[in-house]
Amino acid sequence: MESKEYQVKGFLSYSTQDDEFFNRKDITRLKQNIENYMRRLSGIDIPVFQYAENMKYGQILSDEIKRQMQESSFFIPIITPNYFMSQPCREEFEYYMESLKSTECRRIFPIYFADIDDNVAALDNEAINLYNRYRETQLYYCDLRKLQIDETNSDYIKTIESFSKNICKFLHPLLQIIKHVNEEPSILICGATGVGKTTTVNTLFGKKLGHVEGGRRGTTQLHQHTLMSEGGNVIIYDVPGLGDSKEIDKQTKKIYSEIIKLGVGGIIVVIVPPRPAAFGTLETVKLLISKNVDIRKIVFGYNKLSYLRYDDDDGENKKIADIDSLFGPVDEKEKKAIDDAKDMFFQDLNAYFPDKGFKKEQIIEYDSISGWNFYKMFETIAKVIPPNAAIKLKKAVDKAHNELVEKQEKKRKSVEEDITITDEKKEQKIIKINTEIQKLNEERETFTNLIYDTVIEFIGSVIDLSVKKIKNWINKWF
Ligand SMILES: Nc1nc2c(ncn2[C@@H]2O[C@H](COP(=O)(O)OP(=O)(O)OP(=O)(O)O)[C@@H](O)[C@H]2O)c(=O)[nH]1
Ligand SMILES: [Mg+2]
Repeated sequence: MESKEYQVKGFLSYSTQDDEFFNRKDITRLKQNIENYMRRLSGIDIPVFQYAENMKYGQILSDEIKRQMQESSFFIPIITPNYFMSQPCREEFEYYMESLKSTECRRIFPIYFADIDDNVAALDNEAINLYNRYRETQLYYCDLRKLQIDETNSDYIKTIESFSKNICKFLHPLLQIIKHVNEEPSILICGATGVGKTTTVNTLFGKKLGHVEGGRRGTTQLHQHTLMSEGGNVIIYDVPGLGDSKEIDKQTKKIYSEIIKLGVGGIIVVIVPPRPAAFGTLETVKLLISKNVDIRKIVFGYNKLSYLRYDDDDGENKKIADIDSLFGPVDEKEKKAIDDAKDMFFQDLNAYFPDKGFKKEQIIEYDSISGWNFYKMFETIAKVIPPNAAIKLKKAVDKAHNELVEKQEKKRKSVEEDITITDEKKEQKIIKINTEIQKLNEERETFTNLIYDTVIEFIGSVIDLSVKKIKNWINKWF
């Protein structure tokens, strides 16, 4: 799927007869003049959609026209008798008027182009009704009835400039948001070699993108993946691990430095037991610090938890069970063992890097194979990546979420079709899968709310708008 660049757009609604009047292409030129002024006043392109003559234009609004209107933040009807007598124009007008009911983020900016004189214009009832309804609404219009479309006429130019300025003023909050939203966030997944970095990427994307190797180095060079969704992309960097030979580490460090120079939104340092802080982990953190990375951007993803051991009540030394569900460990003893291990890692971290201010909340236990606690890890990143990029992260994580749900649903289907197990067992398994799906959905909701809060806070810091209005903008755009 293509990444969607957010762009503020408008829609020109007009009768082609008015454009063809004396063969002057008046409306087309007028539209171009407005676009030029909006560009000059705002510093960015704000295209106004005008249907081309070769577009199929029948009695019923085409899906393309509807889509264009839905995506348009403003609507410019060219008001003339022809306009209200044209069926497609009437429909466009009605359609856009209707869409105004649900949002404050759209507006109609009409241009009076020709007189609608009650004594002259032969309007039918429908046209008259529409025209009257139109006059009752509060509108921000421009009056060109006494002016020619003439770029050398100062009165015309002044009128168009002031009209374009009004549109830009209305769009200003949205333009501020868009400027930031189009930045692409990125996440670097790094750490010691063989800890499950590539496995994390593969699970996140729901397919095998990178080479995973047991016992030997899997990743030997930089891989850049793009987590694509309709709302925007998130770039994920999968890199070789540190803690190899001196020569190889030197090259790996070069790769890390290059990425950091490009600027990253968030960094996941994957860590694993048994050593709280292994050599490769320490080398990674050391490098990040030496490159002046804001340490709040770092999340320590505690993976391969089944490598952890603990003593049970009988004094038996046990290993944490493999995580095979999205619930993660449920055994209290196991949970405690994980927490103790996190504590130890935290102590190591602060012993090696005193005064850096690492917090224990930066260490998140997860499972790179099942995807357990992925949300928690990304929540932590969402709090630290520039909030403007958070929306893209949300879209991308949503996509990963859908894939996880799909995987669960496939699992459920295969259980349902399994004839080798008893009905009772089957039912138990299905209940378990269903609760897992429910858990995923709940996690998604928490994540979405967090993103909303982050974005609302961010937008609130850029522009002076009420939370209600900001929510309005967000809902329109995302
Ligand atoms: N038990 C267990 N094994 C894992 C887990 N994650 C990864 N592995 C295994 O660990 C090995 C290394 O995984 P990779 O994903 O290649 O690790 P990497 O960090 O990308 O390694 P390099 O690219 O060599 O630095 C593979 O055999 C994986 O199957 C996990 O959560 N639990
Ligand atoms: Mg790898």
